[in-house]
Amino acid sequence: MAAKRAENNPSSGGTGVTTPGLAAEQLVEAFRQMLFARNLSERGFILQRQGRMGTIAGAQGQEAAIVGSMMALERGRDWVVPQYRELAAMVYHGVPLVQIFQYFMGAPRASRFPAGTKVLPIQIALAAQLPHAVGLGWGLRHQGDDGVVLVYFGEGAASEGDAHEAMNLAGVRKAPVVFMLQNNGWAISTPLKLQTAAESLAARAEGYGIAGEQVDGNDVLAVHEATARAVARARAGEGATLIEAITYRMGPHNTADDPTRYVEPEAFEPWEGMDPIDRARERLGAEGLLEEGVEDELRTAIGEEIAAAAAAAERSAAAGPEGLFEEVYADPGVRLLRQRSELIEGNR
Ligand SMILES: Cc1ncc(C[n+]2csc(CCOP(=O)(O)OP(=O)(O)O)c2C)c(N)n1
Ligand SMILES: [Mg+2]
Repeated sequence: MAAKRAENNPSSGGTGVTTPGLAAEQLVEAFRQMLFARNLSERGFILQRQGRMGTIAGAQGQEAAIVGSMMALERGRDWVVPQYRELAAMVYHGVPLVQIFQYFMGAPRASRFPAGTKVLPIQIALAAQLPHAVGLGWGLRHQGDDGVVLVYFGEGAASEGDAHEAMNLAGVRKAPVVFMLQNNGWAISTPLKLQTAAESLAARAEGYGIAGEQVDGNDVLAVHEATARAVARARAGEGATLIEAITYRMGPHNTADDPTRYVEPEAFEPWEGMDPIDRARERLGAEGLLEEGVEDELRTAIGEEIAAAAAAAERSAAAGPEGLFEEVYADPGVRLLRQRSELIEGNR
């Protein structure tokens, strides 16, 4: 187990593991997925600024942590439990892109995924997804299903009681869960040093009796390798792993945030040149895997796909205020039904 200091400083974070664990074509696919994640974040910000979509959190800077881990799962066999930044992982594992946009355009139905999709909905209540993930993993084993659950959370969420309870129970039950802690240095405006006095977040694993390791979260190959190891352990019945991916949030917390009010410009300096997409491009180039013009072609195709999905979401019926009452309870009960009619009356 690594117990290095969990500063958000690239020179202290990471294992330095660079052995390619992905075949050449998968490496190109990882790069494409990272470009997709970046474009989706950027498009989300544009649509929000144009008043066409609600608040959205981007993944800028965290693409390697998200893509490297999501690709270590087997699609259709394993489960993804997101926080709110891992939209690319949701899409990779089967959530229709149009539903991602519908969700941020206020359609509650958009969180109901096609039957068989092994992805839980976006979770805004910090750390609430962690007990769900453990229950899901433990339940799969009771059903004789060998699926593995990958749950994403931030270092801010890691301070919540739910996080400790979930990891503790996962240890006791040997639940097949990979806890992917993206340590991006910030919980909105709260820096890491105000979340913990500990040297390492990954070191907590020992206290729960699960495996733990730190990884360079801006290196897609290193993240993929660490996650693949954790998935193999979980699948083999050896229990859960806590992976701390050391990364950095390159943008604001979300579209409602202005980091210039609390981030000193120097804080970003150690991260210059560490953009995970640039690092993946360098790797592909060094291995002769990215021919001239390919990135432009990928970017164009991704841009078109994302713009088409956003347009389709806008064309679909927007939810009225009564949408607030949908998709939560099969039987909403008398009080909620009364509130629903009062709301509809009040809006006439
Ligand atoms: C229980 C709860 N408390 C507070 C919030 C408000 N909130 C939303 S995001 C956030 C910061 C989360 O930080 P982190 O877990 O590190 O994830 P990141 O946004 O950095 O990816 C906070 C405090 C919330 N959504 N839920
Ligand atoms: Mg954070």
